[in-house]
Amino acid sequence: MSPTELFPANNKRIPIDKPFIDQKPGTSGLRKSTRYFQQPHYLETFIEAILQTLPGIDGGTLIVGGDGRFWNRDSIDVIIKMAAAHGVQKIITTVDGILSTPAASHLIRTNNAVGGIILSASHNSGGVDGDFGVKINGSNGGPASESLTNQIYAATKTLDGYQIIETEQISLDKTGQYAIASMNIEVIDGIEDYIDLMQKIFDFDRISAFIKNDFLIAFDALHAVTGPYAKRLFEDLLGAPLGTVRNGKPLEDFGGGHPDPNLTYAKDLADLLLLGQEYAFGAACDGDGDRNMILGRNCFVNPSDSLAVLTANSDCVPAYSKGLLGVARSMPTSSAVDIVAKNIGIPCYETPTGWKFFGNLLDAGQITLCGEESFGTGSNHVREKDGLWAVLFWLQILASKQCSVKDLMKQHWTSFGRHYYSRHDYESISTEIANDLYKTVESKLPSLIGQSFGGRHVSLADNFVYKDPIDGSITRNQGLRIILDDGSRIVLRLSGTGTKGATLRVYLESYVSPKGHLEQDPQIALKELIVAIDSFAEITKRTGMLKPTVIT
Ligand code: VG1
Ligand code: CO
Repeated sequence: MSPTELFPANNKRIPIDKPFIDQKPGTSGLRKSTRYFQQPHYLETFIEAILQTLPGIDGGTLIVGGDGRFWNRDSIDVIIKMAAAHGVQKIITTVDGILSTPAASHLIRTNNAVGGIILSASHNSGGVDGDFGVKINGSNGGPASESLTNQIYAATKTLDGYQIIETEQISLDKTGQYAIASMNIEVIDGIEDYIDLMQKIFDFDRISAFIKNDFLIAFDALHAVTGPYAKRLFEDLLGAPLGTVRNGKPLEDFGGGHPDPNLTYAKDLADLLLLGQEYAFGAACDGDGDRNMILGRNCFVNPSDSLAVLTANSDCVPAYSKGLLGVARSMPTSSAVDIVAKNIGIPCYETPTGWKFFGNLLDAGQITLCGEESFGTGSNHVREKDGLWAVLFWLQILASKQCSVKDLMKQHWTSFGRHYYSRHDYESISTEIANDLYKTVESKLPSLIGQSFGGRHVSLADNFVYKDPIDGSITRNQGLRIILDDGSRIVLRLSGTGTKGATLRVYLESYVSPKGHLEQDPQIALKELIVAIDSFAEITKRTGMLKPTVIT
């Protein structure tokens, strides 16, 4: 191990006039345009609040890294200098500051850290004209809980200054050990520990033999954090041909694109799989590596279905071959997994949107797998959703069943029926119009019960309230739901992660039994519901948008 390099330290207090941190509620961190973040003292104010609030900071270990977007390294530098001024004992960060969200979660857990700070705005664009973000994770490795997040915001309101140590910038060009004042800094390779974990969960030999036998895969890292991880996993370890990982070099602006793995922003990959014949499997991850999109030849896997397929076939994976404790999905995620869970006799929980709500269930050993419709799937191996893990899980199932993605989906629907599902996102609406639309719909919900809607009848219409089964805490206002008498659902939410105006999300779901029509285009299968909600919520009328910005 290289000797520790000691840096001179001068502890300073910088006064600030008035704190100005503002954020949409419900986010475990802060997400803003990069320029907004770069205002003098803005980042520092938020970091000060975190360091004053996170339990165990004095004498504790902190994990710090990011998805490689513009300002990542400079921000890590600020965090290191501020952490040293707050008595943190050790900071673990990574070469080039590259650390995916699931890999950070793993490092927090294995190092008994008090938490982590991840510099990422996830799937939002990056660069000077893009977005920047700070995600906060707690000691269990998961996104900070609602109460911790609220405490941090409360702290920002009363700050009149922050503590920082003035010293040189530590190089993240290679691994090394440093010290500032009494704090040690380890710069580690951020990839290795994560790869080791994946090798404990999956049977790499089996996946490798499968993909080498004429099963061509393509992975698109969208110039974000997963590139170096994916190259090591797919090309070095599993023996996929060089070039399997596309856009594998993390770039500060993600090459000008949105690192969002969906059919709109990962269109090149989607075209390759949905229009071409060369590849048998395609996958992409988002900016910070926690989301995944799965594609087969001429087949897009809806994320809600993905969770159901992983659950139904978990015995293919060594780490889950002894059975699952239970599963959970976020409320807007389709009920496809519910049917599988019922079938295998395990509990299925419904939580609000956001990974933090899975934390208690995972920590209490109530669930093994969980997921969200927003391209997020994960397990109890970490406390974040995990994009590459999901890709390996899919490959392991296909290797074990020796079938195509399309065949696997068909088999699944033939056994369990199909939940036609779609999410319509209306982005960058004026906040006032969005709030007004949402409030109006909410006020009209009670009158909807018993009425006809999209050719069916409404059996329940409310604003989702969650009672945590572990600690009994209540979380309100988690989305407007309209549930119809045949089990179909329409959900409306306002996004907590967008940075320009408001984003309205409309989630649509309708079930067809194994005997029904299983091969329809979801937009056609859901047509009646789409028309009914547009008229009820006056979406086109109020927003002036004739169609959604993104359809998934
Ligand atoms: C979105 C998704 C949600 C996800 C969240 C964070 O939130 O809908 O399911 O947990 O992003 O994902 P919202 O409030 O915009 O709908 V990530 O990849 O940014 O950590
Ligand atoms: Co993400």
